[in-house]
Amino acid sequence: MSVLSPAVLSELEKQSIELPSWAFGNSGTRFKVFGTPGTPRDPWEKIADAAQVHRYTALAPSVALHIPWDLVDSFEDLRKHAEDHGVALGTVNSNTFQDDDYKFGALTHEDAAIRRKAIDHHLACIDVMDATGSRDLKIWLAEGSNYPGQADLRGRQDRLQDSLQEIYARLGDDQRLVLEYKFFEPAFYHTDVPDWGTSYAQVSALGEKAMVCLDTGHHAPGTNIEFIVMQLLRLGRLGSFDFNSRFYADDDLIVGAADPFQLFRILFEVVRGGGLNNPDVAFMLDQCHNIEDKIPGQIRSVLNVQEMTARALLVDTDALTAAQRSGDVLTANAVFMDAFYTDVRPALAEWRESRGLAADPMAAYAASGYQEKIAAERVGGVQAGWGA
Ligand code: LRH
Ligand code: MN
Ligand code: MN
Repeated sequence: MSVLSPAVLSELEKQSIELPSWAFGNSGTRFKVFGTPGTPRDPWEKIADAAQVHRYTALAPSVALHIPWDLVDSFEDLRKHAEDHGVALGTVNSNTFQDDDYKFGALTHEDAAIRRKAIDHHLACIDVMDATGSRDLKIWLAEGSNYPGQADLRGRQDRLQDSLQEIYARLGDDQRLVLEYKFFEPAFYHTDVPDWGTSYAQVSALGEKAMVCLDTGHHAPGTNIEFIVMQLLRLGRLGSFDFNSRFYADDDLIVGAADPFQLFRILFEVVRGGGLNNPDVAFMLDQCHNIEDKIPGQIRSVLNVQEMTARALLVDTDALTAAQRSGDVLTANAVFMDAFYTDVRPALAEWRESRGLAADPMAAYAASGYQEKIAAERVGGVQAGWGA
């Protein structure tokens, strides 16, 4: 008998994870970007590659865009292109981190003309969302300072709120603003949106269509991320996840790679808080594949999320609650760990086959010949990369 009950399988069947377009382009560190044969040359090819991930997993029906990296002449055409490939366009990410004008800030800048430019960029992103049918505008700000005394911390917070108010006012009824926090980098002394509390304070002042984005790589080592997940769900402000994994800082490695147990703990709180398959809580990857092939890297990532979701759904919550209530510390912990240690991979493979999918999506993709085909076809032109 399968370890996965029909109730668990019906939750897994509903799961969807959005892919980042930039995961398919070249990326690297500040030391070197390694190009790979077959890398997309434009947003059209990135979407075609993303569709492969959905094809082999049935888990990734949408692709997030980053503007201006994914700028095209017609977003209506890009939307149609995505639909022709069996996927949809999802979250639109703004980008105010690669322009000389934003050296000292964008939405927080002292100079009203630069703030105006940054706000206008966000309004243009909402125009893109109107054309693509996207719901979410995701804002991550690379703003902060490097030296104590360099910046007026309070003034920047106030200007940030003013700028966000104007962007928020432009949202359509069904659109949302999602504000992502990160504790440092590129600024090293202070960051204007460094933590969930600041993001929560800023979005709460905007209104109900403003939410927090939790990127798992954006916390100090040792942070109890699942506690933050619980709190944001409890407050009704967890808008989305940027999933990835890290050993040191914002490593953007394959989700679940460094610490599968942490991913399990996070997903347990998602399930506990009603965030699983809840349209208000978008699951997204935010990763870069610097040395591994990108499409299989994304396939492995969505499978990791699926596998840990299955394990989180296996926790015997009745037994757990009973142990918690009676103060039986060791039984509570054992119930939790039993689910984590359950190998769900054979049951998931069997279930995939029963749905007409390959039991092993990694192997099926490798055997498909797609990687060789794009390597042969996509010669010439400039490969798209992180930031191009
Ligand atoms: C910032 C970040 C943010 C950006 C992405 C490329 O570190 O996580 O989400 O949009 O990386
Ligand atoms: Mn992110
Ligand atoms: Mn990041």
